[in-house]
Amino acid sequence: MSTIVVVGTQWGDEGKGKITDMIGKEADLVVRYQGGNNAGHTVVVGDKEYKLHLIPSGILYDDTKCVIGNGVVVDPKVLIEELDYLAEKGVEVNNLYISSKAHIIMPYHRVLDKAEEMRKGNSKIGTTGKGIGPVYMDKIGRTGIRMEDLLDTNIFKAKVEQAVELKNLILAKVYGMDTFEASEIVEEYLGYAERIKEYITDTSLLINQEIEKGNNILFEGAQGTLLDIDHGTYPFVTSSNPTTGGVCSGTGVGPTKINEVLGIVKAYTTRVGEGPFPAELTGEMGEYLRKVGHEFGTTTGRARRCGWFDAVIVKYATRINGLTSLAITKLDVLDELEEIEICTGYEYEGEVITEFPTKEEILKECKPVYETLPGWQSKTSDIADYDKLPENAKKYLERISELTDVKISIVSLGPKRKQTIVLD
Ligand code: 2SA
Ligand code: MG
Repeated sequence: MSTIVVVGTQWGDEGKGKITDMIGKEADLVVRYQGGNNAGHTVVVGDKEYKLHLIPSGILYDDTKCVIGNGVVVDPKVLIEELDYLAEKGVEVNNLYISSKAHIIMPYHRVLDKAEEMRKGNSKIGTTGKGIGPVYMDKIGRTGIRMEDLLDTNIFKAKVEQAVELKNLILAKVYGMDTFEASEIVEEYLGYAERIKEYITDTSLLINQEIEKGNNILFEGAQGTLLDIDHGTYPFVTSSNPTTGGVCSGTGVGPTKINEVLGIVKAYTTRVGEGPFPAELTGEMGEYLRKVGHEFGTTTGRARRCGWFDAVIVKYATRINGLTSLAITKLDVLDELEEIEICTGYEYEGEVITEFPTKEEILKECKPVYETLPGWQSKTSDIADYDKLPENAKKYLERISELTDVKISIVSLGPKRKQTIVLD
């Protein structure tokens, strides 16, 4: 394996958690490189279910080191809750490393996130409300507060005081909201520092040393390609780079050190939050996929919008991420269907386009062009061998591979670790 990136090819929730967990078994190091606790991974081990938001899912293995890279934004309160949650479930957390350069989500970031959504009204993004946009704004605006600042009381205090002064002005004048008391935030956060300071370190150095040793490294993406701040359906995106490019800037590892890029693809498409979604099914069929696929957000519990498999976006994800193979998840959700549609292109102003448009105004007007494939109408969730899959299921997979021009290396047929077929 050496170094591999696991990246979402759609709008997140492709089942990255399960695949990361599976590959994580062979990894010496599992690294997150972007996003924060807006992510939600569900991992099922035996009959235990784990819901993780911030800590890499590799934490479930005793000997795997887990890294929260500099590109991640950390809400220390949530981090501590997650540490406690894992401890309660009997998972040991002594292999965690947090980048000293990771930015910290402050209470005003959470408030500003929600306030801005309210201000936007009908044109809201549909964020998770965790403060993600505002904390990345501060990072890019060069006024953010980083993990290393938590380790020095005087520096931390000065930075919080400076930040709160400006945020209070914005909260009061722009949003007409209550303001914050810097001293209260400082006290609260220095309490968190006591708990997490042992994990804070230079993670770029750590990861590169591990690579030098020839160890296996897994870079775990959160969200997905279409939510990328640069390459996604802007402005309906998250504020980080979930695509492969984010690995280098988000961890301090050079591109020549990356060997494989595995794209995770759900056998159909889902999206949570606002924004264009050409292959969306709003009627009964959408409802069916949501019900059978349990399509509700891990973080917010929101119902996910559902649609057919969209080959245009996955082909686009292949290009943006330089995918070397695909893992198809939740194929079993389609088991009972008589017929299955694949979106092979978009109709726009009387023409069919097969390259993903870069402009939101165009995408919004695109109508899906479908190809119909026969279903297999039999249960696949217990099948352990690719050859034993129903013929029509294999045809569906082959068509996906053909349309997106990447080979399939993994097929997942349920949430359990054993419900997975690995192809060679
Ligand atoms: P934010 O909060 O600023 O990152 O929101 C901006 C957009 O990004 C979307 N987004 C997500 N979409 C799918 N899954 C995500 N994680 C959770 C999950 C979501 C949940 O795993 O289920 O529980 O609702 C995630 N995180 C961010 C978000 O919907 C906005 O469209
Ligand atoms: Mg998720």
